[in-house]
Amino acid sequence: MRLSVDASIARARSRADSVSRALADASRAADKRRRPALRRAGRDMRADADADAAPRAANADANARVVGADASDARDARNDAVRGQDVEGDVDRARDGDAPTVSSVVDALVKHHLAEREGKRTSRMPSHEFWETQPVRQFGEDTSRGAELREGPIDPPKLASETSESGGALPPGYEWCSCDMTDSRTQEEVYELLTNNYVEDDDAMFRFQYSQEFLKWALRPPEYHGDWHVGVRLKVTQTLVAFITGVPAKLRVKGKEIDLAEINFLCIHKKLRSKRIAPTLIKEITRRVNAKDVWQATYTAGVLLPKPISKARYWHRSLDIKKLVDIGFTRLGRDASMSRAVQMFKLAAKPKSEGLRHMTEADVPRVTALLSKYLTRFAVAPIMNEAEVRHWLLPREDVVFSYVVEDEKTNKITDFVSFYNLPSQIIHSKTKHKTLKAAYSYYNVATSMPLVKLMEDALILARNNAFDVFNALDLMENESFLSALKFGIGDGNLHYYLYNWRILEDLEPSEIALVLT
Ligand code: MYA
Repeated sequence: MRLSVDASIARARSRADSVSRALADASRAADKRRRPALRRAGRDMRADADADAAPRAANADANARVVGADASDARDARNDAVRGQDVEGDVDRARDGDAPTVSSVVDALVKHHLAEREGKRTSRMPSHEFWETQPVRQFGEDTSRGAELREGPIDPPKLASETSESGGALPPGYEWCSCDMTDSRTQEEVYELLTNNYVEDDDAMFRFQYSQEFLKWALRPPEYHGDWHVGVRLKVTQTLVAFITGVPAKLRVKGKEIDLAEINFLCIHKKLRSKRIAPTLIKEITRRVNAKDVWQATYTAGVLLPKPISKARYWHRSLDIKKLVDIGFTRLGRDASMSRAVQMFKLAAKPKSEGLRHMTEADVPRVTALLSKYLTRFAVAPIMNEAEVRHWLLPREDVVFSYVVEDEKTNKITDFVSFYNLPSQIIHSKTKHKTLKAAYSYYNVATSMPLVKLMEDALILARNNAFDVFNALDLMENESFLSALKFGIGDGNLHYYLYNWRILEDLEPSEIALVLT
C-alpha cells in the first residue's frame, strides 16, 4: 500500500514535471499582458480555496452536535480544516513564488501528504508540552525503524519502591484527596462535579450525566484501589474541584497480557480550566498506579493526543425519533417527514430470538467462557475472570443490561448481548425535555445467529426500557450490523490510547474489543 502510494506520487511528479515544462514553454511564448490574467486566475483560485475552507471549519462545529462526541472532536475537525488551509497556503506560496510551476505546487502537496502520512508535525500542528514528555507513542515516530522502536514498554522497568511518596504540587489553596466511593456523601460530591463539569458537545447542548449507581459500578470492580480515585479539594471549603480515576484491569495487546490501569473521569471544574492542572492530575494518578507496581494504562478520549493506537467512530440508532428531533440531537433531512421517519425506525414489540432472557448469576461461568473465547479474536481486548464478568456484566438496575440465549438441549449459552445506560443532560433551553436517555452497546457475542439479528433484539430491549437512542462504536464486528439496523454515523471520534506501551502500527477499530465506560 505504502509502496503504491509512493509510486503514484512519483508518477504524479513526473507528469507534473512534463506539464511544468510545457507551462514554462507556454509562458515564455506569452506576452506581458497575459501575465496579470494568470495571476488574477491564481488569486481567484486562492479565494475559492479560502471560501471552501471556511464552511468546512464551521461545519466541524455544527457536526459535533452529538452526545458521545467529546467537545474536542470539533476542534480536531477544525484543525483538519485549518491544516487544509495550510496545504492551500503552501500551494499559494508556490504559485505566487518566483518560478511558479505545477511541479512546485505538486511538491508542496507531496510534502504535506508525506508529513501527514508519517504523522510528522507541520508548522501549524499543535505542540503538546506535557504529552511530549510522557512515555506514549509520539507523532512523527519513525515506525519503519522497527529495530529501534520495539513493541512493548517505552520506559525502562522501575521498582514500585522508587515511586515518590508524595503527590505533585498543586496551586496554593488546593490539596489532594482520595475519594471514598463507598461513602454516600463522597459519591454525591463526585456526581455533582461530573454532572456540572464533565464531557459536553462543542455547542454545549448536552453533557454526560453518570448516575451515582453507575459511578459505583464503574469505580468499584474487583480488586479496585481506593487511592486510585484521585480528587483535588479547595483547602478552605473542602469543595471537590477535580477528579481522575483508575481501575485495575488486564488487557491483551497483540498477544501480550498486560496488567494495567483503565483511566477515566478526568474532570476539572470549569472555573479552573486551562491552568495546567490536568497534567498534575495525570502525574498524580501515574504515581499512585506505579506505587502498586503497575506501569501501563489505557484510556480513551475524544481529543487527539500523542498518539492513539486507534480511532473509533460513534454510530447512533434512533429509538424515539420525535424526541431526538425535538431536543436537537437529530435533524430530519429537508425532504423527510416525521411520519416517514417514525415508520422507518419502527421496531417489533418484542425480541425475536427464542430463549433470549436476562443474564443471571448462574450464567457467569458460561458467559465468561463464551466471552473469553470470542475476545481472543481481537488485537486489543480485556481478559476477564469470573469475578470481573460478574461485576461488569451481571444486570444492574438502570446501569447495565445483559441478556443471554441458552440452548435448551445442551444448556450452553450460545449468545450474549449487553448495553449500559449513560444519559446526557440537555443543557440548552429550547425543549421541555431534561434528559437524553442513551444506551451504549457493550460486549456482544453471537454464535447461534447472525450478530445483526441479536443486535436487532438489543434495540427492541433498549426501546422497551425507554431509551431514546442506541449508540455503538465501530469496534469489533459492529460494522456488520450498523448500516443494516439503520444506525447513522455520528461525528464523534473516540481515540484509544496506551500509556507506556508501544505498538508499531495503528489498529483498525475492528481490531479493538475494549469498551470503557
Ligand atoms: S477523557 C474525558 C476528559 N474529560 C473531559 O473532557 C471533561 C471536560 N473537560 C475537562 O474537565 C478539562 O478540559 C480537562 C483538561 C480535564 C479534560 N486526556 O489543565 P489543562 C491535556 C488527557 O490546562 P484543562 C478521560 O477521562 C492537553 O492536551 N490529556 O487543561 C481519559 C494539555 O496537554 P499538552 C488531556 O482543559 C483521561 C493539558 O491537558 C485531555 O483545564 C486520560 C492541558 O491541561 C484529556 N482528555 O483540563 C488521562 N484534555 O500541552 C491520561 C486535555 O501536552 C491518562 N489534555 O497538549 C494517562 C495514563 C496515566 C496513568 C499511567 C499509569 C501507568
